[in-house]
Amino acid sequence: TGVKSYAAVDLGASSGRVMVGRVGPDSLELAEAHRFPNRPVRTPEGLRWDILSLYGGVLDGLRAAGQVDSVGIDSWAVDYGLLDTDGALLGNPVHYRDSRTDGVAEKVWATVPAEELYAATGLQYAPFNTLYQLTAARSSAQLAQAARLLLIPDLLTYWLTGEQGTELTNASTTQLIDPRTREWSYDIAARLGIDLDLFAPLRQPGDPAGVLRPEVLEETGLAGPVPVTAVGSHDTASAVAAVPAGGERFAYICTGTWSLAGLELDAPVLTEESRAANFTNELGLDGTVRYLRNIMGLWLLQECVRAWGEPELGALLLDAAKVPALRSVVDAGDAAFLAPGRMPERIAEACRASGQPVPASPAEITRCILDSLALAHRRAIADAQRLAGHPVDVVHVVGGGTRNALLCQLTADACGLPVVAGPTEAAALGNVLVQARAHGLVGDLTDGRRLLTRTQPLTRYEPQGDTAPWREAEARLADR
Ligand code: LFR
Repeated sequence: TGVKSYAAVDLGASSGRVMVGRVGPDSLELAEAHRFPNRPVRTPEGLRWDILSLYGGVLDGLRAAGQVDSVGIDSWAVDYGLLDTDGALLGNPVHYRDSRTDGVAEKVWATVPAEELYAATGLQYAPFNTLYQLTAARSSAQLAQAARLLLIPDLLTYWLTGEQGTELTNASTTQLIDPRTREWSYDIAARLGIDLDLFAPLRQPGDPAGVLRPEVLEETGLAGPVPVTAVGSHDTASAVAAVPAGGERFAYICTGTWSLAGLELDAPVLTEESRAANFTNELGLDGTVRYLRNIMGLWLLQECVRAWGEPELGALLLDAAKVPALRSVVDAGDAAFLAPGRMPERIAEACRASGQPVPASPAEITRCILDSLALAHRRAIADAQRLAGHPVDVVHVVGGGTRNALLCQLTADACGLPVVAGPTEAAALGNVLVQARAHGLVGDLTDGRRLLTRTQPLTRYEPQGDTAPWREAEARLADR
């Protein structure tokens, strides 16, 4: 009694899942209904998302989920589909790792200098921000034909409900939003020739986003009406909403394909120093700002594992734990690691170029990656505290990386702070919480976090040793 069920569709760069959250006055249970691979495809035009297969996975997942009180969708950020005037999709959405944005930022900065762009949008430089993607596509036939642009979760929502909108947290990753007003940055768009009419009206997390179309009900076997609720549709916004923090003195690291490391603030930090340190101000729930740095994350390891023919990860991590610590480190924030392919070689090359021992075996390369990630976590959390003037006592690690105990321990050691790891399915939980809130079942962000702390298994890692070796490794990278 009083328990409601919410389907959380959470799409990551390598897999998608539909989870069912059952929320009661003092309970929160999450179960997986369906998980499916997300395999980008290299076509003659470039790297593309297989959006139809993802939509098929969503429908399969809703069927497996069974009757729910609402559905919410979150995914990775920045990417979009274009629709023609009939509302039909024009081509497969371009993958943010596609090379079309190479060299585009310089062109943008010739019109709007990087300093000014940061002061207006607060977004860190990443070649794939929607603004650069749209600039790269400027003279394409597809963009010329497009009447509408929908970000990935908004596109899937449209296919489910027939209704169009642009959810705010994800919109903030386009680099076309002003983080102070939380509205479009009309001036930036105009100067770069980007037509904001392409975007559907902004939606806030918690807003209604329509009901499942009759055809969707038929295909999934659900009985209507089933509402779709806008959530923090940027997966990182949902994950941060599910950080089980007590007070305000916490940092978080959302781990998965990426590591997103930073702070939750109530106002953006738009200083030149912050820009130089490449910190982003993305929008979160309840007027919060996600002040963080994008770090390459477990992508580095995923790509190596792919190159090595998918060896068993558990054994690899055990071997890596035996390799001496911090022998060589790479800059895990370096955009040089963005594109797919040849990852073991690229890591070895980076070590050689910086005059460090060159890791060779999979265990050595894995150790180098995990040490480098922990080091990047340390730097991001130290820089964020300094730049925002917001000290912390604890680091919350959420997402897929919570399963990697070695990474969690190394992160605690590197930061010199306790790490609280969990929940693993943070994005799905944040997605569920926003739906539950929209239906009056939980209160604000603090309430949701309290519920998580009471109901989700968490693991604590105390920092071991002192941070001197990490400071030394940091200096090694800085000297390059
Ligand atoms: C994580 C994430 C990051 C974003 C990157 C690309 O899944 O959403 O926050 O910078 O993917 O969209």
